[in-house]
Amino acid sequence: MVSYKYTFKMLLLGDGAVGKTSLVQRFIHGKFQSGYLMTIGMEPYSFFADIGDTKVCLQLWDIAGQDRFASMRQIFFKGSLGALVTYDITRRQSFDNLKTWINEARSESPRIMLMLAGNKIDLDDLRDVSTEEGAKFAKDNGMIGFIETSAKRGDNVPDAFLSMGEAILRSIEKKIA
Ligand code: G3D
Ligand code: MG
Repeated sequence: MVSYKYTFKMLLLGDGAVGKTSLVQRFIHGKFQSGYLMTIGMEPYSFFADIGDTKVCLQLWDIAGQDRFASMRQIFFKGSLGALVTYDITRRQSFDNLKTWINEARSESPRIMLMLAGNKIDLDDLRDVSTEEGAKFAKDNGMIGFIETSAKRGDNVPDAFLSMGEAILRSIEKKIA
């Protein structure tokens, strides 16, 4: 039996098709599958991690496929400590919509910690949002960090989730101390 000290509920937020489900699959199973990644329901994935010498359970909640999830909204956000807010670096519209996701997260979970992820960096030829813009957006909007990822190649995927876990752990231990 795994014994762990904390469970951190962390959400995946962002427009459809930015790669939320692919990032979770890459992180949990270490692989990428194209073509049939339908997000069904809201079964969270649990991942056990050692952060420093603390064992934590990262509970990842991927948003259901449809844009509107009114009836599930409260269940989805309830108790969430962090969110990986994701856009697609090849699709500016998904970057322009970040504000909507952030506002929604902060109105449902006022103290949620938000990390920004620009996904699909394997498609650099098609890039439409620069790294600098991403970094500036995260800073200007009080997010805890910014990272560029590729769920397809695997770049920075564990880092994205683990650094959010670390930030949450630090804030909890600061409160307890
Ligand atoms: P979502 O859960 O945010 O809606 P998905 O997004 O994970 O379902 O991914 C949407 C599409 O983008 C999928 O394409 C998926 O394979 C692709 N994708 C996700 N991450 C990456 C990435 O890092 N690089 C590239 N090149 N593609 C990615 P399909 O065609 O399978 O629908
Ligand atoms: Mg999905």
